[in-house]
Amino acid sequence: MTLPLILSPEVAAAKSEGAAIVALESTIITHGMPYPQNLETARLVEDDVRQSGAVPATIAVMDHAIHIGLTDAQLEALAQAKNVAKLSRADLAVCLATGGTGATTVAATMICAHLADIHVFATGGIGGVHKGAEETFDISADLQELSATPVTVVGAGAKAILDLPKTLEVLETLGVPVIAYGQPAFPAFWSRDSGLPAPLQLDEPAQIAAAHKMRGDLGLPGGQLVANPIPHEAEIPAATLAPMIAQAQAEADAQGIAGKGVTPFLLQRLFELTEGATLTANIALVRNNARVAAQIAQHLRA
Ligand code: PSU
Ligand code: MN
Repeated sequence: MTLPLILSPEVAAAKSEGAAIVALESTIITHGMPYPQNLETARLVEDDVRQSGAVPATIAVMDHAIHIGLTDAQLEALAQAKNVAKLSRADLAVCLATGGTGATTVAATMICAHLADIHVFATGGIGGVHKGAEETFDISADLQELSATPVTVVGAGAKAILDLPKTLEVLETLGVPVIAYGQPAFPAFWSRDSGLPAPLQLDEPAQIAAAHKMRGDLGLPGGQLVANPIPHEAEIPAATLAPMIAQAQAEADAQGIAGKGVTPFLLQRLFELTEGATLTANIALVRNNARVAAQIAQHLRA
C-alpha cells in the first residue's frame, strides 16, 4: 500500500537534501481569512519560513491526494475556492476517498505532516474548549490530536474566543506539553497575555527541539504546543476585545451556530466588529509563528 501523498517539487527537493521543513495548514486560508488577504498571507508566511532557513509545506487535500506543499497556482485556486471542506481527523479519509477538496485544520495537518515525516508545524492558534462547552461539548479535535501525533505545533496560544482555562485543563489531562516561548504567560492569540500562567516556558528553539526529541525517545505519543506571543507592536489588548468577543459569541448562540461553523463565524464577526484589526493582528502572529517554527525545524534536522 502506498500513501496518497503528493510532494510539491520544492518539498520533494527539500526532502532529498535533508533540509528543514515546516508544515502549514490550509483551513486558515479557506475558513480563517477573507480573500484576497488569505492568499497574500499564505504567500507571506511561506516566504517567512524560507527566509528563516526552512522549506514551507502547505497541506491540503485535492483529487484523491494529500498535497504536501502547494504550487503557487494551487495556493491561488484554494484561496478562491468555494465550498471547500474543513477537514479534521474525522473527515480526512472520506474527503480523500471521494475526491473532494479539503482544507486541513490543525488536527488534520498534524496527521498529514506526520505521514510525510515532517515534525514541525506553524499555525495561527489551535482550536480548544469553546465557551459554554459544559452545555455544547464543543471541544476542538486539535487537543486530542496534540496528545496522539508527534508534531510540534507553533501557535500564538489559543484563540481568545475560547475558554482558555478549560483549554489548558484539557491539554494537561491529555498530557500535552504547553510551552510558552520567551515569557511566563500563556498568550491569547491577539493579545500577548491571557492572564494565565503557561505550564512550561522555554526561551530557545534548540531547547524546544530537544524536548520534542526526548518525548519520542521516551516513547510518549503526541506532540507539543509552543505558545508564541504575538509581536508587541501588533497586539490588541485583551480588554479591548473582550466585549466584542462576548457580542460575537452571543450572536453565534442566538443564531444556533454549531459544530464546524463556530470558529469561522466568530473570526468573521470579530473581523467586522474590529473593522479589520483582528485580521491585521492574525497576519502578524502567524508570520511570527512561521519564523519560530523554522528555527525549531533546523534544530530537529537529522
Ligand atoms: N488559526 C487561525 N485561523 C483559523 C484556524 C486556526 O488563525 O481559522 C483554524 C485551524 O485550522 C484550527 C481550527 O484547527 O481553526 C479550529 O476549528 P475548530 O474549533 O472547529 O476545531
Ligand atoms: Mn468545534
